[in-house]
Amino acid sequence: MKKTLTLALSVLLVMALAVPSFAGWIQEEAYYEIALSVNKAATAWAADGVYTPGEYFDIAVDNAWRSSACADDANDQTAFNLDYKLALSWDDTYFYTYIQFTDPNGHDNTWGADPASMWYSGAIQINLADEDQMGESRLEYGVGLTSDSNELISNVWADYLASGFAPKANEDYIVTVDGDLITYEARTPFTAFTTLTPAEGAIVSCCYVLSWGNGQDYCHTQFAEGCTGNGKDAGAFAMVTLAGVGEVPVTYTYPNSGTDGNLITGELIGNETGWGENADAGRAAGFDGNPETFFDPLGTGDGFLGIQASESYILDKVAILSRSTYPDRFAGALIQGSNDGTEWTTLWKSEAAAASVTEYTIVTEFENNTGYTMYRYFNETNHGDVAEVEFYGNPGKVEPVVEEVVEEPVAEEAPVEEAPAEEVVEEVVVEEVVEEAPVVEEAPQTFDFGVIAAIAAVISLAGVKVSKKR
Ligand SMILES: [Ca+2]
Ligand SMILES: [Ca+2]
Ligand SMILES: [Ca+2]
Repeated sequence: MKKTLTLALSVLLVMALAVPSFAGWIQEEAYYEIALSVNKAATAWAADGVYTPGEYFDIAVDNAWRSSACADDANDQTAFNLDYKLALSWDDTYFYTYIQFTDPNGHDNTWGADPASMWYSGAIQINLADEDQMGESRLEYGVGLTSDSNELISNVWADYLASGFAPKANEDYIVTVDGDLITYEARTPFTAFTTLTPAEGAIVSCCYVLSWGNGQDYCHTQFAEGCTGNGKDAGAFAMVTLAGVGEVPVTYTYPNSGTDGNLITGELIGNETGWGENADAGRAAGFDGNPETFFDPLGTGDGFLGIQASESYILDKVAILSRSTYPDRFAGALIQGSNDGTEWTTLWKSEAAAASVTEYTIVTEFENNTGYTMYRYFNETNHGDVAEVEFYGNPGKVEPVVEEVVEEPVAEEAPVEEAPAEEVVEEVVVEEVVEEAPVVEEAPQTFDFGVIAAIAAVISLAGVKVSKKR
């Protein structure tokens, strides 16, 4: 292929020149060898600053594909190693690009009056061409959002097919800035950079420059050579094979059980990594809404997952989805609460294996349900794998009930009528009766107000009677 010949030629040229064209410039390891495939879009594209599943497909950027160029050598490593998300797709008309990254020194683009200079800072440069193009033969354009006037700007530097393409803001591209997080979405019509009809198996080429410096102090993180650093060379672009419609990854939201109630949220507590030092089997896997991922403790009784809320909650409901391949391990599962993370009180225990591995087990009956800031799922009997856990409840705490008084069947009318007063005095000290009267053994946490209200009503009725008599 032509490219192989050119690679040999450029190696000779580099050897002959011995000096790169830019000061701070790091070439990729896979120079002239970058190749990838890009799936066809499965979801309609929208310039809305949002990555919608199926709109693009993620590109796993190999470290060997990284290159960079900076005005100041001090920024070389930051530019070379910058973490960014690249996602691409295509359809019968357009090639779609999504790039998102955190600008290491903050978004800066002051090129509203001079868009041609935005290659310096606060923009991306999109380079596309047929697969066999070399040198400056390419479509090269940039899009950006000014940081001083909040204006979407674009510029076309090279249009080798004389297509006349001029990207329209909010139609062909959008740039959003959230703090230092910059998101670029762009679509490029195939007619602007290739003579091919887009179809599965067709090959085009691309190169992207993420320009994130400030002012004229440019910092370029580059995906495939050919635009910055080593000079303009479409031959070094990444080869892109157009592939069939991609499979849209299913996304899950937590909670996923569909049950109603007030979800208890907070900081995750328990094991960050699970069995075999596997981060994917840590506590987060039990709170991601995905039935396929699961928490997997280090051993039986060794490790748990839970939630620490910002205040005390009384539990109403727990929804639990067992790990699909181990329903037996549900036997012995404990729901426990704690206020200090050390002493745990059991509110519920599973006596059997999971009845279903596709349906959530919903627990609503609890013991010792007095209010805790921390709740956990734990198992000392079996290896405590679990796919999902959801805790529901309302803020609150039950004060401990005074036991002796609870045993006394204190008559509600006692403080009102005078007649039995003497007898009551015999059994219980009067002061105690008055103070403890509202405490009744059933539902102590909710009873107080009702009893007090009832007593208040009776007392006021009595008061009316007395005044009438007078
Ligand atoms: Ca979008
Ligand atoms: Ca910057
Ligand atoms: Ca999960």
